[in-house]
Amino acid sequence: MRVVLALGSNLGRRIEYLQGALDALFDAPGLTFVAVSPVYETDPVGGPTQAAYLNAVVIGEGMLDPRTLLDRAQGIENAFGRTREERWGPRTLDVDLIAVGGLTSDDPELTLPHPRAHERAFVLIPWAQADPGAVLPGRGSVAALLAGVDGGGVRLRTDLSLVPPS
Ligand code: PH2
Ligand code: MG
Ligand code: MG
Repeated sequence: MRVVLALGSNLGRRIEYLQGALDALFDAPGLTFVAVSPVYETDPVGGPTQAAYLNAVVIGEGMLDPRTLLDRAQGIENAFGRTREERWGPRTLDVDLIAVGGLTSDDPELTLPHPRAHERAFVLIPWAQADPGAVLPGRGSVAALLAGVDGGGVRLRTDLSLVPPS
């Protein structure tokens, strides 16, 4: 199954946290690296007044169940000093599960696909770069969804990039 994850950081050494998350995601067995998007600097959406984010999207392939993937993502967030204070507040590292194959789940702790991915330019724009043929289950092609969002707050950082995990 194809696994799509979104990475974000707006506190501290942002690019290092994204790279650390990318490496850690594929460090453990069960998930094979497929692609990573360019890095984007993005205006914060929702939450309090806060600094700009770096965002990227990573694609993997594997047969881990979503709960195992969520545990891995949260373990990585915690390892990079993530604290949980305010919803949508600033964070050193956010690792969100966007889609796991065509699975759907309405578990409030693990909703699949991610309930806001279809309206978030900071997810859709990097995702389309990592996988031009991407489809968001239940919503349609990412390319088509992009036409309905304002990408004005999402800027490519040509000076930054993530190194694929080895
Ligand atoms: N994540 C949030 C809230 N707002 N804004 C941007 N630009 N990028 C994010 O990753 C982001 C956000 C909650 O996870
Ligand atoms: Mg999150
Ligand atoms: Mg998030």
